[in-house]
Amino acid sequence: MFEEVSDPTLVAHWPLDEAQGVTAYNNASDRDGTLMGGPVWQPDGGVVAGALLLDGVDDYVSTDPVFNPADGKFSVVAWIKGGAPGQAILSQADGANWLRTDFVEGKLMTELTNSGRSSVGPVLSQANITDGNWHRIGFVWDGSYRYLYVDGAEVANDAAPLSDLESAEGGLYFGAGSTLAPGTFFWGMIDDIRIYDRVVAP
Ligand SMILES: [Ca+2]
Repeated sequence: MFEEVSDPTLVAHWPLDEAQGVTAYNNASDRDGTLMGGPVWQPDGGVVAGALLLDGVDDYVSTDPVFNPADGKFSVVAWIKGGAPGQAILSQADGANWLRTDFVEGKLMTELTNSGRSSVGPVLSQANITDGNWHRIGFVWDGSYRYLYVDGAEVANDAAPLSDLESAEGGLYFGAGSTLAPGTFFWGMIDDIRIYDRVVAP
């Protein structure tokens, strides 16, 4: 399975279209994901073909290192359905929670931030993504500003430019926080995760 038109800026693409097995294949590189804890393939259940259903208890997907946020512009997009406050959609081992919900209302936020003492902390949107509908969520770093997107609309950004994002070289987790802490496991479906090393307005 591959893109007919190859996009060299697409550094990772997990369609999550498998029907069985513990490998989530990556169409853009050899950084496949490994299913942990027993998430269940939903071959007819996704927005783009199949998706993956996670139980919110101990299900997640682990990948080898894919991208260091300190390396410059990048964009992450994914489809999700479900979830609850405090859960993570995409995180980096030994790094930040790239896409997660806030602890109270289930609003999209990112904990990717700049490094050092001048760290400005998370970006929180006002967009509740845990209403049980499919949402296309995205994070964009243009080298100066962070942006969050939901369903094609920009829902949050930085008021002032930042220094580089904090360096982290770990692999990624789908559906769990960066320390695999209880309460961060995502309950619902995730589909079609893409990472580009450029600005993509989702
Ligand atoms: Ca899919």
